Amino acid sequence: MKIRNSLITIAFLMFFLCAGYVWAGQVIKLAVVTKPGSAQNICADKFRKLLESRSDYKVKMYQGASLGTETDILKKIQTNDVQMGVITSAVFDAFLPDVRVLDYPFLFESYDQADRVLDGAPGQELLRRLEKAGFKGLAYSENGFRDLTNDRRPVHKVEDVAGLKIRVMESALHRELWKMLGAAPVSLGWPDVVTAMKQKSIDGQENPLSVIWSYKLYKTQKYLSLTRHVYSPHLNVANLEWFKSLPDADQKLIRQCMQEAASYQKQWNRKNMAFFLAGIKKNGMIVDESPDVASFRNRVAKIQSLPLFQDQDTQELLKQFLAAAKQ
Ligand code: EAX
Repeated sequence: MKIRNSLITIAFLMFFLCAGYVWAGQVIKLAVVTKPGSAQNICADKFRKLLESRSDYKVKMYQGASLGTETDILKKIQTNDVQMGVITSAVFDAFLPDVRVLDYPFLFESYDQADRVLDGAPGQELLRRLEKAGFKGLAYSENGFRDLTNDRRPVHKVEDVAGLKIRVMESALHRELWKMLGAAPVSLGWPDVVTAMKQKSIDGQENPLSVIWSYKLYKTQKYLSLTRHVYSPHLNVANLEWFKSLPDADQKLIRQCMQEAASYQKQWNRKNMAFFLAGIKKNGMIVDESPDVASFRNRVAKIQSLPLFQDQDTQELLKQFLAAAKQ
């Protein structure tokens, strides 16, 4: 009797241990730096809903800088403390120089062009190269085209940028770009930027309309110039080793759900652009809707010859991107 009871107890324990193990394996930690309702979160949330409705996975979201900056999140994905993220492409700069091709200034003029290149061979090649840094690239969603805001003066042409303290992302490319444009760039992770603007330790920053709107930047920034200098995608990634350890069918499902979520998010972003702009104007920002973009473009025409792009692999990929963008 005693032995039988012990056996039953052991069997129960084993069952709960296994069940617990299997269940724990199904929780995916997914991080975005922005707060609910922002561009990254729309994609992450859609992904969570899609995956949970089609499988037993549970997606645990970390939002609103609870894990630090996007650079901090990427480090956590590399160590598999977090499995997935929807992350602004520029901050991959320190992890993999090839990623600089995405934020190359004035690479794209339209969404169609961006979609064609990113969904085409060059974009897919870049997603594969992320494996060199331990990431599985799953899809591109977007922040959108980046515009300049500041609290000092209207900026119409590149000369107006001279000396402005502009916050830039934690990216060597963005730092060099703003130096070339004449600014005094200050590297800062999001969302410390919002505090820096309130404290007036910077004059301006650059982000797409969705971010200017959702973070109410009109409260600290008087002027907006629609410079559209960089198309800013998100790279939606997973820890490579973790991803490869999943059954093939699950890998396929996760990729599929993330691709659907990314398309949904891009449509959301584009559909709302006019709404964001109207809201920004209504809140008193002075908007230059057609700045002298050619003056900006000319100033950075030689950026390709900077040491930033000296790495052979990066050079070759940049050529592919530039050629595909022209087609
Ligand atoms: O959403 O750091 C930045 O400027 C990024 O665009 C960030 O994703 C804000």
